[in-house]
Amino acid sequence: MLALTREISSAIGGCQLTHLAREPIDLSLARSQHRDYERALESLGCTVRRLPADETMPDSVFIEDTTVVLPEVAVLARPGAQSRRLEVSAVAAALEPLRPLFHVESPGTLDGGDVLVIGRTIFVGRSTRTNDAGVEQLRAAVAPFGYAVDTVSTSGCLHLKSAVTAIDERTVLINPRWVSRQPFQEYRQIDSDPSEPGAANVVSVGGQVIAAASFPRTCAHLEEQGVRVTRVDASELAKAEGALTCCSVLVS
Ligand code: CIR
Repeated sequence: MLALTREISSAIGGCQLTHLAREPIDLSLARSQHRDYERALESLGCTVRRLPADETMPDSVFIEDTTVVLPEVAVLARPGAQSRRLEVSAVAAALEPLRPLFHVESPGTLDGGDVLVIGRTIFVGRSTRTNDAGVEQLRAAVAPFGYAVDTVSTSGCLHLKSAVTAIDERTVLINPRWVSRQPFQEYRQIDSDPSEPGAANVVSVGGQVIAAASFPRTCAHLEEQGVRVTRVDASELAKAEGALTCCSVLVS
């Protein structure tokens, strides 16, 4: 498994914020935590390829939002935040040798953080970042390959994957306060701890997960349910409303 990551821009202090108040971000601590995250990916068998930062793009470390990579095609997103749209071209260049590319175009907007792929079902959060035209363009791009696209509403969070992520093709980790359980009723549902709102966002590689150490109850609960958990400290990027999936694009 290849994991694309992107170095943290020295402009991260000017990141987009939706739910949090701005706090200073310690760039060197953030970079060291990001390297630990990359090491965690490597420990789960990924080969990490880090793209260079762009100093004019504060949020470019959150590479997940720029694309949805499937075995058959890479859909290049058109991020909902205008300041993030130029992030896509470097990711497109990295993916071009690996997949046919499809570009979401205006008036569509789509953030990869709103797209949860589980087998042949693709759940898309209708958020402040992803609009109906973006969802329709994604649907058209993936329908030829047999994927069904289901739209899901969220409340209180930035992206769908803030509220629910897949551990494997049968199991989701969910925060039912931010997203309804109903669209996910065919899956085994493990709840994040109610006292840890952002904890439903984990990176899964082969059924093992990378989870934020700041959510100890959810980590322990996952382990009780038989899931192997690698903990990483991601406190600095959390101040930029970045979770764990946002910092990589997995290409199988
Ligand atoms: C933003 O607001 O776009 C960034 N500050 C955080 C993006 C986090 N991405 C994600 O959850 N997929």
